[in-house]
Amino acid sequence: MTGPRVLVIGAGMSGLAMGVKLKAAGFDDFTILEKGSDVGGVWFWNRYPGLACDVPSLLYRYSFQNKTDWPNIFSSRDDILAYHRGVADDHDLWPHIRLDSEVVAARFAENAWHVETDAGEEFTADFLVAATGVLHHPNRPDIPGLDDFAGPVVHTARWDRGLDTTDRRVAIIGGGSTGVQITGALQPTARTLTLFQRSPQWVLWAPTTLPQPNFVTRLFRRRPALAQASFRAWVRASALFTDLTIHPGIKRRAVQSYARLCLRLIRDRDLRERLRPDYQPLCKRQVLSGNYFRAIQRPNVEVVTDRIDHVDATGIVTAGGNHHDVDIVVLATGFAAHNYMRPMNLTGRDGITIDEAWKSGPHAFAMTSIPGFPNFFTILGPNSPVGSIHLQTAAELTCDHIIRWISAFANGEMTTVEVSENATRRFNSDVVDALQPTVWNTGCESWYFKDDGTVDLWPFDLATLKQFLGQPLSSDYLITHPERGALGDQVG
Ligand code: NA7
Repeated sequence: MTGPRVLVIGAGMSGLAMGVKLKAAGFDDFTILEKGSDVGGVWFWNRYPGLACDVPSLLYRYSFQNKTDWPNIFSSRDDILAYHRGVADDHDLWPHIRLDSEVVAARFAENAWHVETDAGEEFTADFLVAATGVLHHPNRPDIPGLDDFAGPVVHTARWDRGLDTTDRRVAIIGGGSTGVQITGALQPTARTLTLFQRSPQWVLWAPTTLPQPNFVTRLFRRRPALAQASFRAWVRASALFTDLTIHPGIKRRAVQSYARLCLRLIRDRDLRERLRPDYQPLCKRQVLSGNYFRAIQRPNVEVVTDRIDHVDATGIVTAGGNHHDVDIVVLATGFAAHNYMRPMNLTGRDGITIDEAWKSGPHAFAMTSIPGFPNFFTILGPNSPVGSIHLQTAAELTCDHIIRWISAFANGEMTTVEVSENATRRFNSDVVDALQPTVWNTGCESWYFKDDGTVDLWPFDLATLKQFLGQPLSSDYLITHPERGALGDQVG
């Protein structure tokens, strides 16, 4: 069966899931436009030394694509990238994927989306799906003098594989998940490593560098059904993590106590106190590491907690006036996490642009639908559960939701669908209320916060997520019909 024309922007984890789901539903008229020269999204763009996923390998996978022979308990970037390529192979997605095709503009007119790439190619589709990711745009800090530095300055999200840090004096700015991982990776070979940690982070010790035990690989290889059952059990068990992030209580306190215990792995009392955060563990995205504590206590490492004042040609000067001579500056300074599709020029119904629609910050009904943007959906868009729920499950459920609308179109039940302003306002207000007791809202600054001071995460559990995405034909949507036309029919 062929059917509605669908364009997907992005061939990362979410975009590939959408491709698989479209094919499974029998829709073959789709194209995935990808800005990069490979699939994989964050796993393509990020390639810094030490990069691994902070979710255990047996859990970091789609429900529809088993993999049991992960080399490590927490997989490395290359293994995860290979897994995503395998998904494109096994589901025959390559003919649908156009690499090196950045979408620069998308406009809804005459009941269709008109999309333009940087190469000047034009596409028209009935549905547009933005699977553009959260952590895509590197945050380059506005540090005075950074451009005057004489040596290489590299952001971790755009790592230069030709850069050799062996026996060099390396500065790492930033101590989030990335800063911690790259510190562990570069410390053994750098001559000196200076980690500029503006605010301390809680770091949980976890076996992030250990291989997956052979008996596990052998067992799952012999018994794939067991592997599948174990995956489902892991997803169910991850509800525990969701629960402790969104509800205060004993489970949250237990993990927080473990975080405080881990800090004792720093033997030097002065360093330990300098690295003791003044906010609750789990408030920021929790950092896991199996080698950070060891690395920062090696003789070639210095952790600087003074603020950076400026950079000059030969190094970094802190507010106290100390000059740190370095050869290479690594920016582990994170991402502009709330840009979503932008800087793409996205224009919905009646000429409304995404910047106008989001002038008070990004928001979308149930993470996926935006008023004013008919037949347009985001996967892992605003308020997605990037800090609490199994991400592939959330992405797959969103794909299933979108497929239901595409099926309704294919069956002649509707021409366009658009979420109502009312529903979106109600949803946003429920989100703000539900965010109150979450751990993310206990007094820290993090990339979870939007400019308006609200947290850009999903403050509910998986059951609520399924409920929102499982009921597409409700009074929350405005639809037009093939015969009746005019937008404004309220369903339900
Ligand atoms: P994060 O978690 O946003 O961490 C960025 C780090 O960079 C953090 O320590 C920041 O300090 C620091 N930073 C940012 N700007 C500056 C300036 N101007 N000066 C000094 N230090 C600065 O990004 P990551 O890449 O580590 O992790 C992102 C996600 O990727 C992670 O949560 C996982 O989901 C995977 P601050 O804390 O703001 O004081």
